[in-house]
Amino acid sequence: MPFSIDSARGIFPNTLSADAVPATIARFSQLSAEDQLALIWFAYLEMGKTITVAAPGAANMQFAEPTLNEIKQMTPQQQSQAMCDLANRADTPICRTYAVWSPNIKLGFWYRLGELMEQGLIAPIPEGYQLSANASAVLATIQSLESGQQITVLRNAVVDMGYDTSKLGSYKVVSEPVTPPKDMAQRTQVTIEGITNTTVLSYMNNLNANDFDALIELFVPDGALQPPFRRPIVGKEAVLKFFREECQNLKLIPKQGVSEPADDGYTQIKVTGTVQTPWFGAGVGMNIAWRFLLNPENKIFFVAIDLLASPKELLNFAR
Ligand code: ECH
Ligand code: GLY
Ligand code: GLY
Ligand code: GLY
Repeated sequence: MPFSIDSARGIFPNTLSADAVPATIARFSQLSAEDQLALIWFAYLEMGKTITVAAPGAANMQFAEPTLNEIKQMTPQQQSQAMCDLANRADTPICRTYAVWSPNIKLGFWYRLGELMEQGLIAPIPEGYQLSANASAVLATIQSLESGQQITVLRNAVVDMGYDTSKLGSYKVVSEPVTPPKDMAQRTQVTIEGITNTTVLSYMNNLNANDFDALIELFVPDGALQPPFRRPIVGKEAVLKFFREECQNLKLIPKQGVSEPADDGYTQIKVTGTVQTPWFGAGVGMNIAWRFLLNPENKIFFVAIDLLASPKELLNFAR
């Protein structure tokens, strides 16, 4: 086989991803739990002035509800402790429950806690809380990022909280039910300047339609998908699981691309455009590149999704 997953990751090496995101997360994770929570509170309030987050759906909240009720019953001091425990990744029953939730359930849980804090029903961040100098610097960095990078930092901070799943042994992820794919009549078809490849077009259209069963058939059995700032997810079963758990209701808006032959009859295709998450809709367009490596049968051997460093990168097809 000419390509390994590892060598495939290096296609279109000039693609500049938003390194500020993992760099900021690394600095954030060094802060105390109190600073982490207060920093997110300030960042979230500030972002709320320009972008609107959609309330989580009921299907999503049902799993967090028992834990939210448990926290509501606590004394304010216990509530603050429970939130710090999550940031500290402590070994508590709540941290273990939280750990196995899908990202959207974790986000929905914090969305609701934020509301309850605002309403005074959950212990708020103490009025006049003073961030440490390091925390202030991390907050300033977050505020300087473009909105797509800001929400990625917040999402990753929330995803990383709770007990470390690598210490759990085997476990089952708790995620929202999978919505049925869109009716054929309701589906949209993308067009991508410079790209006629049917696999790439079907990838976009099936993902936009939540048609994960059709989508996964575009991959070779040991194919891989690499989400932003993550290791590749390898094999159809694992990729399908990822689609069902983390990829519902995305809107992919690819705009342009290049396609060229690679070694041994493979084809490499880079596409750029924007992606919207159901949490922020059209309010936040994340600048994205897709780097596809297709085998001679036009199946996906590898695709990387990169969050780009800047809008300028949308025009970068150098290789
Ligand atoms: C409060 C204070 C105490 C601590 C906390 C608080 C609450 C914080 C809250 C934060 C909410 C944040 C949210 C962030 C959402 C971010 C969503 C993102 C989505 C990115 C998706 C992408 C998709 C790319 C993909 C493509 C593919 O082709 C394949 C699949 C995939 C304030 C109480 C914590 C409430 C809601 C960044 C890029 C294009 C790879 C998925
Ligand atoms: N409100 C966005 C979601 O639940 O995914
Ligand atoms: N950034 C969204 C995801 O990787 O799932
Ligand atoms: N954007 C990276 C992640 O979803 O974890």
